[in-house]
Amino acid sequence: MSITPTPADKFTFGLWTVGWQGRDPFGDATRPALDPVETVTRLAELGAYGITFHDDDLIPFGSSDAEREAIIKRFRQALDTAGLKVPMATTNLFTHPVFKDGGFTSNDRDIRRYALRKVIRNIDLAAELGATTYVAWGGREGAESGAAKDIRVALDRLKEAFDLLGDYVVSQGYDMRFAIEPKPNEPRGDILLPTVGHALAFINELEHADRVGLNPEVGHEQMAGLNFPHGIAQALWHGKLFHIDLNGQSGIKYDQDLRFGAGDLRQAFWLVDLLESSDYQGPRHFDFKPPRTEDFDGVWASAAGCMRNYLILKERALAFRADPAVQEALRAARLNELAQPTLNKGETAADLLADRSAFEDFDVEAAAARGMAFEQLDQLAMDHLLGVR
Ligand code: XLS
Ligand code: MN
Ligand code: MN
Repeated sequence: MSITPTPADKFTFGLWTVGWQGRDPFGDATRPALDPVETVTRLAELGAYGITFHDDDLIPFGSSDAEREAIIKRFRQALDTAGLKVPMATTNLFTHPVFKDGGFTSNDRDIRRYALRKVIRNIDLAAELGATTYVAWGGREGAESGAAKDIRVALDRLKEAFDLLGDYVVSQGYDMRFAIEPKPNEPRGDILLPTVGHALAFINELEHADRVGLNPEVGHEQMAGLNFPHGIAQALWHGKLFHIDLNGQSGIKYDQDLRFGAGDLRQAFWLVDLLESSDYQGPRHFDFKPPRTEDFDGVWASAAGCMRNYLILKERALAFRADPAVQEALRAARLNELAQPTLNKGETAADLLADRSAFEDFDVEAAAARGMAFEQLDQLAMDHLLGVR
């Protein structure tokens, strides 16, 4: 297996990732702005499949209509020349001060109406560029204090926004689905829909629930101390993994956005193992930030590292699954038994109650004494991950 990325690997990057200038709450930019056209060219050279953007990443906020058209034209030409796709786009509802209390859930009604217009405008552009996924990360939809936001009412407003946007894409005949990106905090003290689980439950209440799924980000779930592969497995189980943001995070801290594979390497391994054995066909999208210590050589090395680490982990995961010793260890750990339904075909509660072997004659102590053999299995995974098998 090759660890050199090609477009067939479907690796995509946000314009805002390699384009991050390194501005943080404590320090100024450490790098100049990147021309989106250069980003397109460089990422194509590195083997990427596509590029994604927030409206304002491509078209600076406040541009005139003429400037907007010229920027789009130039970007389109660069995409065509480089052969890069735009599978996803999203809206910036967090940078401009007008969004300080959110977009879809700002207490100010006129700001909510403006936010919807800003989103619709970029959905039109996204559709024009061929995107089929529209991400919604509500970074400013939240609060720092208790009475400032009536959460139940804010959720009504959030539902109103997704219902309206669903109506809009249906009315336009766009082949487009929405992917909600959960995050527990940062920049707000607490953000609405903080985890995959909250977002899944919220989606059930929407008019266009079938058109709305998730865009989970590795670091965001880990900021909440959660197991990311488990969250992705549940999203897959619900048929709701519409897109994914890959990056690295070391535990419960600020949003580190490290390159993929940095941070929690074991979770990264299990994540790739899961994605590659699932029916997820979407882009492998990197949402990371090359650290502000880096110059542009470091930026491109960091982007290349995301793809390289994914492919190395894919190779390691496939080798793990193909190893006869692992297959034996999986049997010893009784994964095949987990795959068997607990009830016999057609068995009812009455049948179960009548089965003495399930309770009256069941040897509880003998069953309790059986080891699960998980440690042998996990060490085999470690051996594969660390490259000694
Ligand atoms: C920020 C988010 C953001 C979304 C897109 O934490 O990851 O970059 O992915 O708005
Ligand atoms: Mn992040
Ligand atoms: Mn993200």
